[in-house]
Amino acid sequence: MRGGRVWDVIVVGAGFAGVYSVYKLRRMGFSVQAFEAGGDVGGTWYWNRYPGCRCDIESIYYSYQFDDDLQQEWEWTERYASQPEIQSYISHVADRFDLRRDIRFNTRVTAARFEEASGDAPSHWTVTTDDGKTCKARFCVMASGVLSTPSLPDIPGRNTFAGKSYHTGRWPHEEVDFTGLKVAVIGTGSSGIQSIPLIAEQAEHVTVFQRTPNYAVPAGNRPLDPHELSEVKSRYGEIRAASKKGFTALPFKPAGRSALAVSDREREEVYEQWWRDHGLAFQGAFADLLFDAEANRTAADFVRRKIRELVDDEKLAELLTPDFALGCRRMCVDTDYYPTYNRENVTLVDIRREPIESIVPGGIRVGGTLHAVDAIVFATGYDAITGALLAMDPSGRNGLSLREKWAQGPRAYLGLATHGFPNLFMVNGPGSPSVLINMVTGIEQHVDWIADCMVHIRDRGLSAIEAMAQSEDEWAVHNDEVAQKSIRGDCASWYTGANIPGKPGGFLPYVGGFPAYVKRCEQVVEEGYAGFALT
Ligand code: N01
Repeated sequence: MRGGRVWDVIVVGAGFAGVYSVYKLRRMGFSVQAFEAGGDVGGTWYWNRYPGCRCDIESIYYSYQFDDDLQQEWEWTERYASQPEIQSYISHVADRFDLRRDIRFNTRVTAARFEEASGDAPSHWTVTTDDGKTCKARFCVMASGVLSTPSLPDIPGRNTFAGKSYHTGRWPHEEVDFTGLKVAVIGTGSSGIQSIPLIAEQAEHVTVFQRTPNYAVPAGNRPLDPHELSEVKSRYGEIRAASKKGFTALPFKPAGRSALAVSDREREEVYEQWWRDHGLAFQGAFADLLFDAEANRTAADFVRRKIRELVDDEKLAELLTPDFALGCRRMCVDTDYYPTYNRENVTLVDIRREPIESIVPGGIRVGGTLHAVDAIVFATGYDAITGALLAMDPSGRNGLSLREKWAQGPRAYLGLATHGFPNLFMVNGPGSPSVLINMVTGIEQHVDWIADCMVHIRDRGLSAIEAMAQSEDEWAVHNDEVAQKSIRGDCASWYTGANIPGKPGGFLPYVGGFPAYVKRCEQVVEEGYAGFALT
């Protein structure tokens, strides 16, 4: 073929998904070229360096399991790993398996195009990068991340601000010092909730602009006792096996009881214990919290009472109290979030009814009042799940644009592939469990499935695999049905694309749980890649 080397696989992104893809595909004998917009591996963890950035899945689970030596040698120091520790971990993985040589850093993929076979040249993908170069491969794996495209709201006057502004998902690498400054934080999702308490400790004053209050449960972070860690390591295999049976790919046994089947006193005791000990898993304290509105209300009321206990000012507590079902929007895990509002240097501005009017050089204007600030932190989230894919707008068979194809909402069979885009795979694509489960375990399952599929194609002398339109439609219908059974489908949130103006609605991740999803993926393979066309 003219035009230089054709790789077996192009991998887009070098976060947890891209790094494991490079490792796995190389091991399976494929030549791999990966591209990463950042200066190092890590993906979302490379970019999110804001104060308090920390994972809300426990470190012993939020880690790879593909290599036992790796999991035995790495020493997590805290129950929930901080961003710097996760960054060191993923960097260690890249070094240990010599993965960097296949990754081109500081290089963003801006376009991807499928080229049909012509003459004796087989079909292939051509990707274009922001340095104007192109690269070709038989397969393309989009490991571009689900929370990797920051969303910066289009507030009038945003660019006129005279001070410094930051997005939590694009935090500078050098230290940001807020000492003596008046700081605005816009947004009270996980990123806002983690960063506000630490910014408040440093800044002269923090003004939080809140549109929607969220439920936050205490992280209960602590140093990991070395004995505890060795005990985990001695039975890591068992723990990982149990995780794979867990609904969220975590090794927790599902609570068997309904919240409505126990006495008020027992329910309260259970909530107290889960509030104290279980972080994000609080929403699993009873079996039906995510499925039954009445059961859910008991948990929501418990957290609402906690907010009232933790926040001294009654009116402030009221403003911080969510009125929707718990877990419907992504729950947050915090350290000292609610008590931060008892500090004299923290003000909450409720912008639910009266949105931000404008940003002016000296601050933020709401309802005619100027809140004078020296710096603005946008903790305003992401164009989740589809944002990074659509930013590249891959074009498939006959020049079909992914943006056009997904104009009414994304369609992807098992969240792995989409009709019209042969040999293009997505890791954590729309319709996969992705953000609803332990992402690292989900990523390993996805990448293993994709790698096995490529081996299948190679070993049988086939040229391409493509999701059938009917199978992705059926998967979308199934996904909607499962979402409707869960209270998660009841709220407008980034799960449904509602945070991005103009984004089509529909529940983006698969809500049916990890085991059901894996079973379906395995069944598809057993049935000869049912629902895919192999040519
Ligand atoms: O983003 P978000 P995030 N004017 O979308 C507000 C993961 N994560 O970066 O809710 C005013 O949750 C918006 O208001 P509203 C985790 O999965 C994990 O915090 O749209 N406000 C909301 O309050 C998480 O869920 C970890 O009304 C505006 C906030 O900005 C996901 O990433 C840590 C606005 C955005 O919240 C995203 O979290 C961090 C506007 N125009 C993130 N536009 C851990 O592992 C938006 N907002 C712990």
